[in-house]
Amino acid sequence: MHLDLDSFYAQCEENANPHLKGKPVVVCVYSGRTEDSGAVSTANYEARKYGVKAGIPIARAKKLLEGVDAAFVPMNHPYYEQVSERIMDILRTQSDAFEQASIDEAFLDVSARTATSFDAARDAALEIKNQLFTQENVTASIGIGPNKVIAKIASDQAKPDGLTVVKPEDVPNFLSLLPVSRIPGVGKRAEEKLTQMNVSTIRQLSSLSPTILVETFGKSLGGYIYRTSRGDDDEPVKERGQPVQFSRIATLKQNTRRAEEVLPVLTVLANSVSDKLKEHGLRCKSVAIIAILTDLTIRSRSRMLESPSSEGKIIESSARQLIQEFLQSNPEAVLRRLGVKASGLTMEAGQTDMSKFLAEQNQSGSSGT
Ligand code: DCP
Ligand code: CA
Ligand code: CA
Repeated sequence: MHLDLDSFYAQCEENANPHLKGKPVVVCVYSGRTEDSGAVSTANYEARKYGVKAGIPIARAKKLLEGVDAAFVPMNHPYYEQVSERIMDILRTQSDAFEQASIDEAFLDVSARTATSFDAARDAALEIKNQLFTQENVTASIGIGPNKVIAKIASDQAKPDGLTVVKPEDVPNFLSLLPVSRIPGVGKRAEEKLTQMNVSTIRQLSSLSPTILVETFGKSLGGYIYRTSRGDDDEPVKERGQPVQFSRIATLKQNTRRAEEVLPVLTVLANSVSDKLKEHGLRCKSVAIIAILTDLTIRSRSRMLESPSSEGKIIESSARQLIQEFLQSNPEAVLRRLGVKASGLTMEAGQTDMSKFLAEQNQSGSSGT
C-alpha cells in the first residue's frame, strides 16, 4: 500500500484556520524581496481549479485568482512536521512493515495482515482513510498493488481522496496506457528523451530493449525504467534508517586457529545471519567474515555472492572459504572472536532503490524551500 496525503500543507492550514475551508488556499514560500516574490509550495484542490499549483510564482497565482475570495498563507513547516509525525504513527500501527517516504507519504506492507487478499487490503485502506479523517481531519489517496512501485503509481491515479487497487493480473492493463511520466523518477528530462524516441506510454516503453534504455539513461536509471515498465519491483518495504547489514559475532571457547574449532562456530553464525535475513524478507549481495585476533586487532574479508541469497548453506560456504583463505595467508593469526556479516541487502540482484529516484525527483521538484 502507498499512501499520499492530499494537498498536504494546505490541509494542515485549513485545519489550523477553519475559516479557510471551502476557499482556494495557496501555501506560499515568500522570498522576502518584494511583497509577492516567492513561489507556491502547494495549493488546495479549490485553488487548483484555477491553475494554481506547486512551484509557480506567487504573483502568477494571485493573477489566476484575481477577484476570487482566496487565501494566501505563509508556509509553516514545523507545524506540518508535527501533523505528519502523528499521521505516520497511526499508519505504522496499521502495517506489518512501514516505510515513510516523505513528509506526506508512506509505504505500508500489509501482506501478512491481509493474508495477501486484495479485497482485505481494500478494507484495510478504507479503515485507514476513516481513521485519518476522524483523528486528524485529513484525506489521503491510497494505491494498493503487488509491489511498491505499482502501489505508488496507483496512489496517484485518483486524487484527492482516492483508492486504487491493482491486482497482479491487472498490472499490464493498468500500466499500458499511462504516460511514461507516471513512473516515479521519470522527470521532465527523461520524458523529453523518450518523446524524441516516439515513446509516450508505458506500453510503448515496455517494448524498448533494456540495452537501449541503459544506453540512453545509464545502467541504474535505465534498468529501473525497464523493470518498472513491466511492473517489476522487488524492493522490500523497510523502515528508513534500518541497518543495511546484519552481523553475528561470537567469542570462541578458547583462542584458536584450528579448523575443527573454528568452522562449527562459523556454521552457527552463518545460519543465524541467514535467519535474520529471512525474517526481514531480504537477501544479501555479499558475505564477510570478521576475525578478532588475540591481540584484539580486527581483520575482515568479504566477497560478493554470485547472486543475492539468504540461504544458510550459501552464506556458510562463502564464510568458510573466506576464513580458510584468511588463516592460510596469515599463518600467525590466532582467533579470539569470529563474526559473519551479510551486507548489500536487497531483494533482487542489481536492484536499484526506487527511493533513490524519488529523492532526486523531490529535489528537482522542490520549490526551493
Ligand atoms: N511541496 C513543496 N514544493 C513542491 C512540491 C511539494 O513545497 N514543488 C510540499 C507541499 C506539499 C507537500 O510538499 O503539500 C507534499 O507534496 P505533494 O507533491 O505530495 O503535493 P500535495 O500533497 O500538496 O498535493 P497532492 O494532493 O497532489 O499530493
Ligand atoms: Ca501529497
Ligand atoms: Ca507526496
